[in-house]
Amino acid sequence: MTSYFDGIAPVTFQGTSASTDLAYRHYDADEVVMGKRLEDHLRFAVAWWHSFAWPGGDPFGGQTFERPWFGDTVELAKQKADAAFDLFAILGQPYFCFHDADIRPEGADFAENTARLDEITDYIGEKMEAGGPKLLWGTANLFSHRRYMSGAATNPDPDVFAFAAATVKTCMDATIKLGGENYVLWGGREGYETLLNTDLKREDAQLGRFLNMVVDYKHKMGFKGTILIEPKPQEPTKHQYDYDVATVYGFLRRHGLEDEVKVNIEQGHAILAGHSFEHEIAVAQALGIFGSIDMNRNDYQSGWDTDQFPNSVPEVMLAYYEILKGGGFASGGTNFDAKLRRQSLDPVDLVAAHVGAMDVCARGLKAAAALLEDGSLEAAREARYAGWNTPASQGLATQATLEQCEDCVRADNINPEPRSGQQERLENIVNRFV
Ligand code: XUL
Ligand code: CO
Repeated sequence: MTSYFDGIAPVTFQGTSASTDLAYRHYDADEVVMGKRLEDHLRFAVAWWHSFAWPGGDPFGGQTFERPWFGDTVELAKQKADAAFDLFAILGQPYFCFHDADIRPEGADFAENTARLDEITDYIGEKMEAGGPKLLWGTANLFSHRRYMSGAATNPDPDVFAFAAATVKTCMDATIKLGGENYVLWGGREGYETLLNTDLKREDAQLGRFLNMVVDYKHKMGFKGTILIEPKPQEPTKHQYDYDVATVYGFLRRHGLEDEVKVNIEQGHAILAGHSFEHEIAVAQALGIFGSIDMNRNDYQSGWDTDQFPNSVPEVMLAYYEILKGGGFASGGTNFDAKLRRQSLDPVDLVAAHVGAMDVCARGLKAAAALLEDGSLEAAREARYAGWNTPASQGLATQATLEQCEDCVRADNINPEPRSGQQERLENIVNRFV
């Protein structure tokens, strides 16, 4: 049988002296770091949509890629699945992720969509049983079809709310059938284009209700995976309700879901929100809602969601540092929600993109682990807050009143002296490990 990737051999770890492009130079799945295999730390996933369904368009031009499986039939969707599993066999990554709309052709109505989803997920299930990767997460595409142009859960039309909810049920069913470890909700059009036609309070209530329905169904089905929300501040809508991690946390609290739902944080979305990736991860860890990551970067000049494969070791190192500091992934992983550039037409480009990204992440994680094990950064952080470890300051942190603070400052004539934050010293320590 011919494969789209014919002539490309499975990629193996060959170390830094490898003489071929398509080798892992840093990602040795079996290397043990902080007591765990690299594969189990990083939990890489290939994203079905960008790698196999994206046609290479941009706002100024359409399709550049010519994949033999492009088209709207179940037969072609199966061919696409064959190609996907061929790439998985070459890369050897442990997971993949999907949207319903990128694994099945669009049907005429809900019933046809569901029948096609069932057929194609049965087909994918057979391929998984034959030794393919596992499913990190599934999700519903509630943003491409025109019915969702004014939102899915937040749509002013209750019929769209119902259609979206029914679709999420079918995608959760498919995720459970394939043994998925998480279920993701990205609010692609849950936001507004103009406040002039938008009832913010009502849309927040609808979104809260929708997510409660998802959580109820998860428990009803006995699904042990994690429900994840993926924050993004804008694009496609002018303003998205899941703006960033802190906003999502407020939303979860408002709807009683903070112990039920975690976040899938994407590097590019963090940048769009005016944050760094590590900021978003650190906030999620501090709030107890860290779940998973989409490891794809934006171009810092174009200022839009360019979904590029990661290529900066210092950047991914700081992200993995926050992840490792919080104990690493539980059910989450590293999903490459990344597009090739539209000029990268060849099958080998898809392979090279993932190989490079996996090596960058492996280098970043190993550097982060070394920095954490060295302990200098955490010792400095600990020392900075050491004043809070005395019984008196504990009282201050938990029960003091303003009047007691005044009494205490007067009695002891407290007159604090500023101390250095040592930022440059800490940056130097980090750079020793990159
Ligand atoms: C869009 C995005 C999505 C989600 C899943 O920016 O990141 O692909 O990851 O719907
Ligand atoms: Co994403």
